[in-house]
Amino acid sequence: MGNIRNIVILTGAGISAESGIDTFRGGGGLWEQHKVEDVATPEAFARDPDLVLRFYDMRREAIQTKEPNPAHEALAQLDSGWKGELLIVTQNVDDLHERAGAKRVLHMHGTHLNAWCTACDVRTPWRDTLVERPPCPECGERALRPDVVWFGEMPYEMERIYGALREADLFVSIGTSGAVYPAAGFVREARAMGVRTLELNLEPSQGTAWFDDARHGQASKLVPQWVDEVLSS
Ligand code: BV8
Repeated sequence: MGNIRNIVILTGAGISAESGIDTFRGGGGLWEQHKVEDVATPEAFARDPDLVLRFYDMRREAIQTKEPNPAHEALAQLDSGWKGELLIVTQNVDDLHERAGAKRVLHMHGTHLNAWCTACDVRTPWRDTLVERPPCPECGERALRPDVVWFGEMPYEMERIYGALREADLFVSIGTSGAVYPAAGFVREARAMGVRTLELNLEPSQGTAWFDDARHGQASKLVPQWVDEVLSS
């Protein structure tokens, strides 16, 4: 670990699974209960906004009853103890990284806890429901949508993410199946830039072949172990 100074960490639904938040793929995953194209695309929102708003209202309420787990806590510890550059890029729309105390976090697919006004483009912290079409606190229009990136929409802060990957010495992917792009492509971009790559996941992901090292098991075990190694190196 001696020459590792700048780290980029990508997290997915697997890091929040042990906090009781559904993952997407695999047994009982969100995409088993709802078809992506019915609830997570701009076309779906245009076609049946009630169905989409209820889907996100349900999830927004659920995450507020969940707690961070040892994997979130370990990354928060790393964040406060790491002297080099560190960026936690999460695909998750829950706030468990921040609730565990992590600061250097970027939500590339948005967050449940904001409402986004499609009339005045203002994002407002939001913990309540949207299906009843409440007025935007800024402009009064009843044009609020979830502040999440739907399929076909551009993820947030891509330039900042690629900038951090360019400066990185190590890229670590935690709890993600590597099924959704552009996130699933980061390991290859990192590798092409000579960055070391490590996968921590319950099972080999779709991109597992691109990683220099991989450890498979539960995030609540693997992540604290890895953070201890890093901070004691
Ligand atoms: C875009 C927010 C244009 C909403 C989400 C290239 C090739 C093919 C397709 C595409 C491509 N480029 C773009 C596409 C289309 C599409 C895409 O990737 N489709 C896939 C399905 C093929 N991508 C897009 O549309 C993206 N936008 O491309 O815009 C563009 C982009 C860049 C430049 C120019 C133009 C937008 C994608 C974002 C969509 N929004 N979320 C919401 O949450 O509802 S995606 C959502 O699904 C999540 O955010 C996450 O990204 C993804 C789920 O994946 P994971 O988090 O990995 O979860 P999953 O359940 O799959 O896996 C969990 C893993 O954890 C498993 O491996 C499991 O083993 C492990 N695990 C489970 N328990 C544990 C564990 N690990 C450790 N411990 C445990 N306890």
